[in-house]
Order: sequence, then C-alpha cells, then structure tokens
Amino acid sequence: MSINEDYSENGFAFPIRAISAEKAREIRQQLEEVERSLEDQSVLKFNANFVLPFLQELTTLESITDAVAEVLGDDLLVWGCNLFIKEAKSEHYVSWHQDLHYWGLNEDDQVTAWLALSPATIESGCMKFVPGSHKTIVEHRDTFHEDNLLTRGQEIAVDVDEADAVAIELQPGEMSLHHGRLFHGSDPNRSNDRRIGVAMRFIKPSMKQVGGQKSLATLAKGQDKFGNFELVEPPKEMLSPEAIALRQRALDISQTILYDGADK
Ligand SMILES: O=C(O)CCC(=O)C(=O)O
Repeated sequence: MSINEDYSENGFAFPIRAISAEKAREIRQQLEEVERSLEDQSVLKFNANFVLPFLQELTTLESITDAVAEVLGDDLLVWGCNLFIKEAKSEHYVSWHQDLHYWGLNEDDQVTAWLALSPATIESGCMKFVPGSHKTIVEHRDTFHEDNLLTRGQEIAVDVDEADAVAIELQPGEMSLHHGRLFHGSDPNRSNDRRIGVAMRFIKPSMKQVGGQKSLATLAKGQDKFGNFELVEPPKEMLSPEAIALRQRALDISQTILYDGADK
C-alpha cells in the first residue's frame, strides 16, 4: 500500500524511515547541548526550528517532504515545528485531541510528520492513533492540566475507546504522518530514557488562517503561489537575536489563535 492509500483510509502512515539512526543520535546530541547551554529553555518550547538551523533543515529534507508530498502535493509550507519531550519516568501526557480544532485554519490540508529522536515505545509513551477518526469532527474541552503537554490541555469531549487505538512505536530516525483531524494522544513515559519527538506541521500554501492573521511559515518544498502566510527565511545561526525575535513574533501571533475562546 502506498503512503497515500494508507493515509486516506486511516488518517496516518508509519513507520517511515526519515533519517538514519546515527543522524537521529547526532541531532539529539546537538539538541541536548543546546538545552544544557540555556538557563531558560522557553525558546525551545514553540517553533524551535526558527532558532535552531539543524531542526529547520529537517523540514526540507527530501525523505520527509517527499512522503508528505504524496498526501498534500508538491508545494509545502511549514506552519509549525514543535518538540514533544517527555522526561524519563515522568507524568507528562497528551490528552486525546484533534490538532485542527484549535489552529484556526480554513481547510484540513495539513499533515504532521512526527520524527523520533529517541525510542518512542508503549513504555516511553509513544503516540496512539484511532484509525479512520480523521473523518469526523468532535467537540473539545480545555483542562489546563499541569502534566498535559498541550497548550490548553485540550481534550476530546466524548469517550475515546482505547481498544480502537494503535500504538505508534518508532525507532530513532523513523517518523509517522498524521492528519490534523485524527484522534491522537499519548501516555506518560515509564522508561529510563527521554522520549523526544519533533512534530513538523506541513500545510498546502492554499490554506488560510481564519480571522485575518497571517501566521509565519517557511517554505519546505515547491512554491507558494498564494501569499496567505508570511514566509520567513530559515535561521542561519543558532539562537541569533534576530531569530529569537522572529520566533517571539510567531509565538505572539500563534497564541492569539491557539487561545481563542479559552478561559485562561
Ligand atoms: O508527542 C506526543 O505525544 C503528541 C504529539 C502531538 O499531539 C502532535 O504532534 O500532534
């Protein structure tokens, strides 16, 4: 089955080898060096690709963009790129949710490529997907639970039957693709290693942000014939002041979108 057939039926495809295990280890080392060098790590919490060239480079790698292009076509923007890190033996989890519920985008031409930089296993709290659930839209509620890695602790407001879910186990360097309306979540990390994932959010350039904002995006493949997003240049150096300011501007715009209608 091709990626596209698998994906349109189930709303996801995995495992897909994106980079070698060796390359994944190198990127993890680079990331952990940056973490150690920063007293305040908040700059890594959202769109870290704006400040770390080695993450931004992942978003244009052919092994990743070609797989995404099988679903979305040859013109691709990166709308976001977030690290999902669960420390060893930690309670952090991700509640069941559909990404697009909160992203203020007008269509669903969006795919997340989630790349493992450490083993994502049932023990370490890999993602869980409900096959076919991308074909429905359901209500969500906010929990703001302190262990929830999502911005609003948002969760699906109806019961999700765990028995329907598939565990998305990935080795370092493998990725999964998932649809923005797929029911997904993940459990705490019970393993002795950190669980580190890079979630790259790809969209078709024809998508639009509703409500008039222009989110910042980078070009991953092909061209943007629409101009619906503000295209910015990839970072050239690590954590440069210009890149940090750009990331902050992206965050400010994104927060007005992600917290729209929230109580907090
Ligand atoms: O990393 C996780 O466990 C969840 C990630 C997620 O919800 C996403 O990438 O959309």
